[in-house]
Amino acid sequence: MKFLAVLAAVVLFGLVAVSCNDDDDGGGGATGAAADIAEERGLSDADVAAALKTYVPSGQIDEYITFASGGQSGQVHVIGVPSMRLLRTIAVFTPEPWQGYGYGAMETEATLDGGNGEAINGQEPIDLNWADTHHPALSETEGDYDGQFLFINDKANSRLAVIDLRDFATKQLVRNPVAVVDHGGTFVTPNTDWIIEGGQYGTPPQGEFASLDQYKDEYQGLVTFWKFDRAAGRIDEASSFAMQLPPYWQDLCDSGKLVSEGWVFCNSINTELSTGMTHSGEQFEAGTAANETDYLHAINLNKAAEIAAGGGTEQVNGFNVIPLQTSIDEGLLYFVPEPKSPHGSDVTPDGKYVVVSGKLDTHANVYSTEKLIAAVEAGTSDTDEFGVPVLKMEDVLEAQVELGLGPLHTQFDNQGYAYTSLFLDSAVARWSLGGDSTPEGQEPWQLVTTTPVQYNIGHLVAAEGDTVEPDGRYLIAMNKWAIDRFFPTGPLLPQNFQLVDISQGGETMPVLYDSPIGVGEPHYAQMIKADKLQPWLVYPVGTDPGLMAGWDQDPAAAISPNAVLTEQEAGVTRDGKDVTINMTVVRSHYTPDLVEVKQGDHVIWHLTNIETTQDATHGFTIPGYDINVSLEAGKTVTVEFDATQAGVFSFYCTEFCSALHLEMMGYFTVEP
Ligand code: K7E
Ligand code: CUA
Repeated sequence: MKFLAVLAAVVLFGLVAVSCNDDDDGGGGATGAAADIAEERGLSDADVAAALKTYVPSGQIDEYITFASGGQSGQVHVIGVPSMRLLRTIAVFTPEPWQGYGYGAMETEATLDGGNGEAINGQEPIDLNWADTHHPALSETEGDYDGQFLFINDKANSRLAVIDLRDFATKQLVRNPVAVVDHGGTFVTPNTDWIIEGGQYGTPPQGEFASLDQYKDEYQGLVTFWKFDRAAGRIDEASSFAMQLPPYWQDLCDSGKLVSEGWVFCNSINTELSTGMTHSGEQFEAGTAANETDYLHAINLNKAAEIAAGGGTEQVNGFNVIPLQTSIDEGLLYFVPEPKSPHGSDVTPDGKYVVVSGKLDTHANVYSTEKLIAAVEAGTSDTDEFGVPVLKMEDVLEAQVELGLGPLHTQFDNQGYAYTSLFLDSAVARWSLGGDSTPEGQEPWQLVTTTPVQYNIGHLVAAEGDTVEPDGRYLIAMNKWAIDRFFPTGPLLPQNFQLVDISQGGETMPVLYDSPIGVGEPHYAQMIKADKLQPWLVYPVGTDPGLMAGWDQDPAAAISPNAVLTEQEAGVTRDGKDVTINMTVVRSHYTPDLVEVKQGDHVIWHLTNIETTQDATHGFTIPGYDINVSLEAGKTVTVEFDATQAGVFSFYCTEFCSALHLEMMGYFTVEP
């Protein structure tokens, strides 16, 4: 099979002799059948080459997997590269019926409920059913993706999610009890000990009120470090802590690595402390952009973790918070001026530099982490108005690289190039790193080339492009505007992911493919080599996915005590008004297939899919009860509800599983 595919590729490439000039000549360089197709469809040589680079024949699997934020959908999208095919959506913060997420399955209801948080100041939280997901982060071991877990933040409600990549299922949602919103999350430290959640807009602690007149004194900024317990496969909230910061608007963060491991770098905006038109006479847009520079926050995470573990925190809404004065006294926090209204904060693969771009500046500013640490050791008497030490920009800055208009985010490849998105120029800039990383034949810290993208790129993601060992090869430009690229689907248009070939270095950096994303605004994504992922193909029969802990756990420990492993164990039992159904699910029947209760009974319904065949998924729905469950092979699910509605309900399988799928049903009768 492989040999045939290679042969076919060789033949096809042989047919398509790509000529040197890239003009639109209707595929003049191609010969034979391919040339005829190119001619007929009006494809240029560049089009044909791009098609050949992205086409993945049926039955073959993509080389890379991209986990993209689903933006307002509160989900994560799994996309194959180079084909750009959408493989799956992972339900995270939002109920999702196909996966049976939030439609009656107790374990998913509990996960979603965890994201609502606890009562604060006696106020019960409102049920949160959507999220503004921004930055997914794959778990890392020694700075490289290990393929075990994925995290993502909810900017709108200051929440984090933990997704297990054995079953691509959400295991935990946590709500930050102190912050109101976040943005600079999630980013992980090189061994995933900590998940970083940077703040965004200054507010008083969650649940507290202060007028904007009291902004400087009563509002605060925040960065939170969530402790990840890999053995448990969950965030350990009790060992997590936040650091109170001045009420600047902290933005994106990145973790130091290698030489800078133990440090965290977050940029910020609104160091002006603007409070808007009503209070400071200027709208935020202008008020937050007055200063020539804002502050890059350098945080000594190792030291902060020691202080937090040693009891140097105060309790705010039951959460550990290091007060600002402690951070100043203990030397946990330093500022370095950075260009006006910055956005990205990206550490180079060797950990030696942090790249910060100013949205309103044309440069990428490259700070040396070694110089920064030296400046911290040398000490400074300069402070900001809150007493935080401010290092001199010239002591820490390594280079300024002029890139173009609206530079935002930066990623890296394996050849010594950095890639920065240029929002206003609608382009990807490729530039050379300096130090030991300068690409062959290039000068250090220089713009090499730009590739136009359509249009207004936000983030970009290169293959493993934020790790200690980027792969190069592919980059996706995550464009905010599509305009004329696709059929106009009314005034609301999809966003445009454009796949860019970055394998060749130098000035060659063609766009290969446009992929519309019609499901909420994806901000960031991470791209991992597919062979680093080791997903389960079926669950061991009886698995409750909610009991899955870390990857070292014996899979038997995740077998549900409520699993119904054989049809002999299946049946209905009654204890007063509590009716328990133990049900097996297999092609193409439920056992038992008749469940009779009385109106007002409390129903506890355990279902186990006892199949061991890959992709033998069944569904389960009870009409009128808002219940839908997905039962992948081996999975056990419990549904619990009160039989409030009298009538006869034909429950059935919602997944077309077999020739007798339509017959896969049963009756649930509720006698008044
Ligand atoms: Cu949209 Cu990272 Cu939230 Cu930039 S962020 S574009
Ligand atoms: Cu089981 Cu359809």
